[in-house]
Amino acid sequence: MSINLRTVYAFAREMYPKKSTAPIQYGTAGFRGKAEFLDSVMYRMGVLATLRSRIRGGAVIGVMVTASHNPEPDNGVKLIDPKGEMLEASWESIATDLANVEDSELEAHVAKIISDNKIDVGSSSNVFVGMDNRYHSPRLLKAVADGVIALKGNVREFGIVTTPMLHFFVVAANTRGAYGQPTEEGYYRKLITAFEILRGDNLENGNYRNKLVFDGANGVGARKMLQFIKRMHDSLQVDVINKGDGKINENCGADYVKVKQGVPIGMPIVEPYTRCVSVDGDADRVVYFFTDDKNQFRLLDGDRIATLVADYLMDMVKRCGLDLSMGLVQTAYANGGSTDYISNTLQVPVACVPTGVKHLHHKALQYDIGVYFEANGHGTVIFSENAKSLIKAASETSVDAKTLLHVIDLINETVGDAISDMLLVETILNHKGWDVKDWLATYDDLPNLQLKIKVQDRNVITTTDAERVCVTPVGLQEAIDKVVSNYKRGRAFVRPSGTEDVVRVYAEAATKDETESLAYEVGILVQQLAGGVGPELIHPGKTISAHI
Ligand code: 16G
Ligand code: MG
Repeated sequence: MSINLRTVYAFAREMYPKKSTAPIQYGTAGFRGKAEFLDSVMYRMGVLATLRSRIRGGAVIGVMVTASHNPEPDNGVKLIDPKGEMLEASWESIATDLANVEDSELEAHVAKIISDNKIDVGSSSNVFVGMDNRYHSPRLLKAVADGVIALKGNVREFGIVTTPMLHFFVVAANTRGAYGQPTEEGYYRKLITAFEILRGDNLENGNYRNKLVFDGANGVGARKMLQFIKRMHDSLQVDVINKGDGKINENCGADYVKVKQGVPIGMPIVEPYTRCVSVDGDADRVVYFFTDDKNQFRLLDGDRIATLVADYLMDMVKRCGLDLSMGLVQTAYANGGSTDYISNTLQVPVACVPTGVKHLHHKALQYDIGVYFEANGHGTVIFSENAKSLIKAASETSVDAKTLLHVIDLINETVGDAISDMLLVETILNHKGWDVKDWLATYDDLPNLQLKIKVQDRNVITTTDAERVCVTPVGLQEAIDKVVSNYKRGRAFVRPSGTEDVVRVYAEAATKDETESLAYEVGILVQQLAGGVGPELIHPGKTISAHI
């Protein structure tokens, strides 16, 4: 097969010219921005995925068109490597350079990537593409597909799918079906079969009620949850809200619920303590919430899911009599209350890594059973090949090991999957006979607060030790330490956002008032020492003058 790189250039010039001169950077999970400027980026990522597949011997690479929890006018792209992981870190800069090169240099630039990486352009290449339900996603998906076609790769379009579904298809195809069938039906079948076997006839148990409200964020998760319900045999009673009639993520979804600490729009009137779930626009994040009998909003976030899952899995492994290493991976945003509970009560080793699924996933691979979750609800569990084969062998004689095999099937190990995570939580709560009150009672969260600070250049802030220590500007960390030492159970850190042009401040302390004042004190230090622009500290939902 011969490839004429002029096609790449001609296609780009005619159909996907670069419209913006502002540089675009590969963020925490890919490129994101206003949809109208992304056509050229998408086309080029189609080109990149084709090259990446060739370098990996023709293995399938995934390209997901989505801006996740961002507002409707935004879109973005996430690239999936053959094992279902996010694009290898060393390729992020290749992706950034390719996205930013001028149209006139595109042909030469692609030729350089090919020669630098010794890519055999005659070899086969396979790319799977999927998209969320934003109105501009089909246009951008076509741009990705054209990028693949320009380099004579094979492209398979999956249409509207959740991000975790596309990860699933990539791994299922690359393992030749060992992980499941790379089709939408194959995905539902694997998860629903495992869920229904685990549930058996026990739809209710102890305090657990078979009923929940699902906030689909008007995104893909809502559509797919409805498909799940159609295929499930009444094993879970789900009332889906924010099904897609409103704007994606607007006043609803996991990010809104977590940041605003309140119920989403469209909430029906329900009994106090009814379990409610919110997912984000592409359904790779999930949080639980409820209101109590005083109408007080309560959140059960990613830390809660992680502790529930780790506790259950540890118990199962013990019952099977297996010797498997288990670890829990968090980020600096994990509530101190959860970290104490994991270390002291569950006695599971806990690791802290920088923000972003790729970092958590990578660390979790070091354990036989690695549980990872960000507080915001991104996470999953991964089992090593060693763990899987030991559990399989034990399942010949142990009922618990057999159960564990079904649990593994229920989990989408490729990436955090809101619906799979939710089905896992439902399984565990049912098994324990718990309602949300029992779950919340396992430990107390410390009050916490996040602020956003606008600065001239957020990259002046650099961090180390999983973002918990600030290296530059010099003197900022010392100043933060001094402030923190005045607060009981105080903890605070600052980091530049990977998705927005702001610096983030996180603070927690023994009481709500102390947390607020700690956050503001640290916010003011950032403004003074890191080139703050304007006097405001942005608090979720309100802007506060820094001069307190
Ligand atoms: C992205 C990350 C998420 C992280 C967030 C942090 C993935 C799939 N998504 O959404 O894990 O929590 O960025 O955003 O990795 P920030 O850097 O703006 O705080
Ligand atoms: Mg998401």
